[in-house]
Amino acid sequence: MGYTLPKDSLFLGFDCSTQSLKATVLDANLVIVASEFVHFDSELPRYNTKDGVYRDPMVDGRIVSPTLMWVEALDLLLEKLEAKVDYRKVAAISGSAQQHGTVYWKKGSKAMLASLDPCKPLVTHVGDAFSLKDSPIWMDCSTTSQCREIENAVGGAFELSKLTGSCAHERYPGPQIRKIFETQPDVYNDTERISLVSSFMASLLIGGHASIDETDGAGMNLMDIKRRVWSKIALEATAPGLEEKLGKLAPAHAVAGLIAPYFVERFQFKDSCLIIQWSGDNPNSLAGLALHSPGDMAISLGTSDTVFGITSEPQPSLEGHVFPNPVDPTYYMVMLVYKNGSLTREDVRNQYAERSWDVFNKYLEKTPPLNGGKLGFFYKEHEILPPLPVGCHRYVLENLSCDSLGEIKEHEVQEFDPPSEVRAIIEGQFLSMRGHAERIGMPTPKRIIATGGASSNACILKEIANIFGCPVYTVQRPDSASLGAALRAAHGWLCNKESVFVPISCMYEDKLDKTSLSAKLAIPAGDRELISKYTLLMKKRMQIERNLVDKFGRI
Ligand code: XUL
Repeated sequence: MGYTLPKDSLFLGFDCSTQSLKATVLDANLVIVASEFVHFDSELPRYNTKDGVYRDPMVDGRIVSPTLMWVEALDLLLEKLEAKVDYRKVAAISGSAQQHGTVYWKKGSKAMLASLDPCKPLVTHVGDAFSLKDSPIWMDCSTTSQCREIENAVGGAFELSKLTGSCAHERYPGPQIRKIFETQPDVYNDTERISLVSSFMASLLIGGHASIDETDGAGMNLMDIKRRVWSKIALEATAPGLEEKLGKLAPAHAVAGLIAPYFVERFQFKDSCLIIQWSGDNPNSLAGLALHSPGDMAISLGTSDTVFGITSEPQPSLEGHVFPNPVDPTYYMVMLVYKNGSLTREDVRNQYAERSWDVFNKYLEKTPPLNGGKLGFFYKEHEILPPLPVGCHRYVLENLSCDSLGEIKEHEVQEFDPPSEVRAIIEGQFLSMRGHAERIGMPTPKRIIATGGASSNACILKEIANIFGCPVYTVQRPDSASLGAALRAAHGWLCNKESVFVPISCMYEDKLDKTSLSAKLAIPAGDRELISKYTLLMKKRMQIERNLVDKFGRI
């Protein structure tokens, strides 16, 4: 059954990312009618951030952002957007935010939030609302010892992953909160509430402490992924009295509250405007790319490469992340994050393809699929997936034409010829994605949506279609996270109106091409015979990778 949204209504989606706050506005036909952004470094220079963050010169790996900068950005963005949007038509607002960042509200902050005076900017009200001035964010990696403590307390990394969807990660709030409890107990004790960046922004909009949503909440090492409640064991392993400071969890499509009177009076929003739970940027991108059922997958090719998709049967492991699906509570979202993305591709281009993408593409075209058995592992940065240090490893496989894994043997070599180096990095990256996606329980993809810088390279997309064996689509929009948030605002509004959960695809299924959510077919599915050969190569690669992790691995 198709659902329609009230004609003339608008849906506003934010994205509070590391470097900027963006907004996208959709009309009732799900077409983008306005967008705007605030760039933190240049438009809020008094915070002195570089790329939106402070890197602490005194503490190795400590990276934070000034919490008040996000508050000021919200007022500023609403002022800028006012010229383009009639706020009285906005029926619902939702948002996206960088995952894993935490905000520490001081005791008494709830009362402060409930009495915002519309004559004064937000920042003057909440200037004194935090027990910690700066928020640790996803780039922080200063909590390795807390990660090990938490894993040990719950029975090991794998146990923590089975329980919470991920093993302990330095950037995750569990280890971050534990570090504050251990090193700044006064701050911890003075904290009334801990928000994620997502629930923090929603809190400003409702004038109260908003719940953490179950999807972003899964990126904390604190939530029981199956039951979608805080895990007592993980809470105890992290810090005392934590459950009370976290508040309740809510599904991503739920209403967080009505918009606070501050925004009604200052910006003329309707007082019936709903604030739908905010969530993380990767989950919002999943919504914005219109992924809605198992078999849908997205590959984002950027500084780091990210793969995410939908599954009904996640298999949490030592790698990757499992979250509840933000647009459908019956499914899960699985995500893989690679550190060696575009910079590593560029490095190979610079060394072996005359620093030119044209030459790089020519080499890809002139080398055969499977690269004559030449398989490469390129880690310019310490890799997370698999956990291997900087280095390159190259192998030539023998007997690749036979069907049995056992008969394929490898021998290590120092270097390939330049065209084979190019094919080896590209095939290597996508074979790894395929292998790890299968391992974490992602079903065979029916379609892949490619985004990010390298998604404009058709030669690279062709390799994705060959290796995964499905069609590859691209989208024209630069910001799928705030678009996803606007779509989720409409979805949350609809679920609230119907008083039941409505599948998100009902909102666009017969008219996707007429909405701003459409995707364009870039490359059809690869040849079936070739795909089965790549399956064998992928298995062999995973075997060699296991050996490399045993030899050089960091866990
Ligand atoms: C995901 C992650 C990043 C942030 C960046 O685990 O840490 O993608 O969400 O915005």
